[in-house]
Amino acid sequence: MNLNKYLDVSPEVAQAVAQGKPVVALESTIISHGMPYPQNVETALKVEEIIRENGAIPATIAVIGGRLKAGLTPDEIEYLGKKGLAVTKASRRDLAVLVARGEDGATTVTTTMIIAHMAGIKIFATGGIGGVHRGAETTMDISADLEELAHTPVMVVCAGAKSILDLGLTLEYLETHGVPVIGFGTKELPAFYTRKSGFAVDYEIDTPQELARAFHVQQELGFQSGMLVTNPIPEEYSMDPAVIGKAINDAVAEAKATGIHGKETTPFLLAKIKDITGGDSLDSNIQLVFNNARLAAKTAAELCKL
Ligand code: PSU
Ligand code: MN
Repeated sequence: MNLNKYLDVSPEVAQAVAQGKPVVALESTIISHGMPYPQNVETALKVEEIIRENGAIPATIAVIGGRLKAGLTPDEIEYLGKKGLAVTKASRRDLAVLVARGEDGATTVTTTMIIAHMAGIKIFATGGIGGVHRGAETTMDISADLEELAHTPVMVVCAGAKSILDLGLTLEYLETHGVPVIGFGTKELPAFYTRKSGFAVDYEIDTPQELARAFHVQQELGFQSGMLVTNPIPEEYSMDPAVIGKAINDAVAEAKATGIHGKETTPFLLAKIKDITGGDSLDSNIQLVFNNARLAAKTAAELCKL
């Protein structure tokens, strides 16, 4: 493998990739900006453990001191979690300057895909992706995550998208850019905290083996695009749609009233929703990440057999 000179792959991850063993990438914005300390660090470490229990090697991704990292130590995870919002939320446009300056960056879905791909990792588990925001027809707030899914060949396992986004427009955008949206065991796009959204996915797939086969064929066809797997939150952790719906509407209204915009929007909304729901949304969020980690690890194991 011809590794990028700015990239450090941990010895364990490098060995697993070289030997064709299953590896699952994990993002770090969810640690620094998506959850409060110390639950963020506890969750990040637990997710790594779940990936191991399900037969794969975890590779948490971040930028530390200007180095792109695939595979963090527990100390590095603790460092990012404690530093929290003080770490730059790093999307594609941020990477070059952060590296040039030797700074830290928490990787979003976008930059985690970029670095995973550089490191030879094909599957990535997270909570939710960015998408087309409500009101994007005037704000043009469309997450770079969608663009990255269009041209970086990594499978992203998530719990659908939060309705802080316009789910219909998000699906339209993905369709235009040729990104398959798969429902794991469902025909309906899950809405992160809830299992249903009212929107149909492109395909239902019911086993990790079939997921792996579809992604493998996409790669063999020479497509450079990603694949979005949406995995519904387990029933027992899903939230009351009326409660979470109101919390989201209130959070979106407050963001609009206070003029929050740009890269601050998503972290602001996530924090607000957690406050409004008195922490219930955080519990659901943690559980759905665990659930996605299990599916990603099993799928990575199947992909290695092909
Ligand atoms: N959605 C969530 N949880 C998250 C994020 C999004 O439900 O933690 C984070 C991810 O890192 C995602 C990023 O890639 O926010 C998207 O930010 P933006 O909307 O600014 O593109
Ligand atoms: Mn945005």
